[in-house]
Amino acid sequence: MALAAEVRAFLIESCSVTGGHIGAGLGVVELSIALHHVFETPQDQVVWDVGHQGYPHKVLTGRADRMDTLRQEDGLSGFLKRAESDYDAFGAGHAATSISAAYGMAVGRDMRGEDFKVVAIIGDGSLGSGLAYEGLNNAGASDSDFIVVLNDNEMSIAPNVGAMHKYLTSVQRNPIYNRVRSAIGDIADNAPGMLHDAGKLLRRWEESVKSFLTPGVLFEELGFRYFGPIDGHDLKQLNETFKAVREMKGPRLIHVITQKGKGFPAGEHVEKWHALPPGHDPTTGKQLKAATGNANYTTVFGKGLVELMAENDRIAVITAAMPSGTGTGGAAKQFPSRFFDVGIAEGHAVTMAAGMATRGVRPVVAIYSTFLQRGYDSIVHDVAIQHLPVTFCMDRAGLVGEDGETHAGLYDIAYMLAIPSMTVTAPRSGTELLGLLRSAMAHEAGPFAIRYPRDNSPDVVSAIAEIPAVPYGTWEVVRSGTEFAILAVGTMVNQSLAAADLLAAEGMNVTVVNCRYLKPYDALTLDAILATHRHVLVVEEGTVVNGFGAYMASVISSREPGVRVTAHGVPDRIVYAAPRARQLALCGLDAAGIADKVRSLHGSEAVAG
Ligand SMILES: Cc1ncc(C[n+]2csc(CCOP(=O)(O)OP(=O)(O)O)c2C)c(N)n1
Repeated sequence: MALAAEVRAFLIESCSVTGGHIGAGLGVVELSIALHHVFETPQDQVVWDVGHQGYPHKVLTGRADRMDTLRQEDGLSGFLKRAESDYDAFGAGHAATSISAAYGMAVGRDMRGEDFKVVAIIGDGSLGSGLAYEGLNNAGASDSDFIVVLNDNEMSIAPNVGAMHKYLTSVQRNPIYNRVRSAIGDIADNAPGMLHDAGKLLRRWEESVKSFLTPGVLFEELGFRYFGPIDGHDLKQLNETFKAVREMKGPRLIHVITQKGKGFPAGEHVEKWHALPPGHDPTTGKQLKAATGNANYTTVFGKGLVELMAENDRIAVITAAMPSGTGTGGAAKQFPSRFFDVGIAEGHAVTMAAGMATRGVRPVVAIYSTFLQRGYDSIVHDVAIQHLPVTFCMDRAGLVGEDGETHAGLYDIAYMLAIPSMTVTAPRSGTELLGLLRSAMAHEAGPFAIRYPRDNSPDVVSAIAEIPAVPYGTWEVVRSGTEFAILAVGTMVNQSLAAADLLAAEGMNVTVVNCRYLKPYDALTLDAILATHRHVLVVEEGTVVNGFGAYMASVISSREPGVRVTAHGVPDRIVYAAPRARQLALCGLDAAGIADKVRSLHGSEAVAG
């Protein structure tokens, strides 16, 4: 227990400086110790889910002295990463991958005749995800030597939702069952003579009927031997159970009850302590330096959405386990009957929205760009092919800073542009975000996607009542120049304007266009640009492969083949954690980088010409 206390104190202190996902890790300190104690890691493969609860695991596997670099450039990842340690059996960041990945390892082990144990850990929130069921369903039908640990803390980021959650909590926390259980325990442990023997008998009986009284029956039906629920903060019980279960064969599941945020001095975990910023008070969780600047896009969106929902009672909101992260908590409070948290189930969220849209509802699906990747087939098959008016609000589009490569929203432009009936947009400001949201609500003909970054809005945003829709399919020329035009997307508009200022000081007069509609594009404005410019640079905060630049290159080559087009976006490589501004600079997507790009193209043109 001394080790557990030491790890907790260390994490609370080090995270108060670096920031990070402190809540989940504090809940699994004993669990991490027991896993490493009983299993022969790293030979036995221990596969954590999501990875945000991996901090104690990092500390216990030789990385304590690097915890001060957590989530920083060239530092320790905030999640798990195979390249970081032999003990990180599988990379993580998105939820509900552990069972499938670990089962794959067990299958690989057996194919190659190797001998080691495989353990997947999954949270109760992630167990609500379809991927987790797919893994259980597949693994449970096998006779593989395979262990799942269910880390049940009743929390996703927000309090967990859904029928599975109700199922897990209803029986095991049933007061009658628990009273009977502890009475049996008392008799077995403390009663003298015959009563003691009777208590032992009762305990055996209790074991045999337990599966009817605990959530075990569901897992047993899925092909897993069920053990638990056990106290995830009782090291002795954890060690004993793991030791016994380790030696068995076949699929088995250990249900562990933990408390998220355990030991955090500010008291029991609440949603806001899921992740904390760098430089917070370790006793209260409060940020020491107050945040400055305008409201961020998430807040602007959340507020505007509530106002729009007040105007139009057909609007409903769907989030996949991220009410606060997506800014939809206000909608949940004000319009609970039109707010749906479906759990970590992005594909379901999208198809459910499609169903709602067939009944005249106007669903707004608020999911981070990176997590919406999970819903891609639903977007194509259920929404787009049927031209259903579902609005996708994709927060965290682009580079996301310290959350790093697993959470970067770099692919949504490419994946949304590829879909025929999809309107694809990106605002340059908070005001334009709300204008586009209004446009989306007016667009009945098919789906509408809006992408916005993890950043503050560059402007102060008024009430949505004062913000008009952004005329459908239009661009805005924000600076007029000659010869060289920058077609800029979203966040890149202001960076391009700043680049244009730098270039103007050198005597180059560059046009900058705000391409807020990526699809449909503004053909009138584009033709005007092509008639008066010789070179177009397309700048976007998304992968350069198959992005807006690639799209414009194909459009322009057929409209005006004499104009040179260059795509400038996030290069075709993984961009690792660093502050967002630094990531932008590394990708050449800040003002200096864009100006450099223009200079180099201009120079090469002069030479070529
Ligand atoms: C596909 C996906 N959707 C959403 C998230 C955001 N997210 C990170 S942790 C988390 C909650 C996970 O809850 P649980 O599995 O119970 O783990 P705990 O935090 O309780 O340890 C969510 C929704 C994610 N990482 N991946």
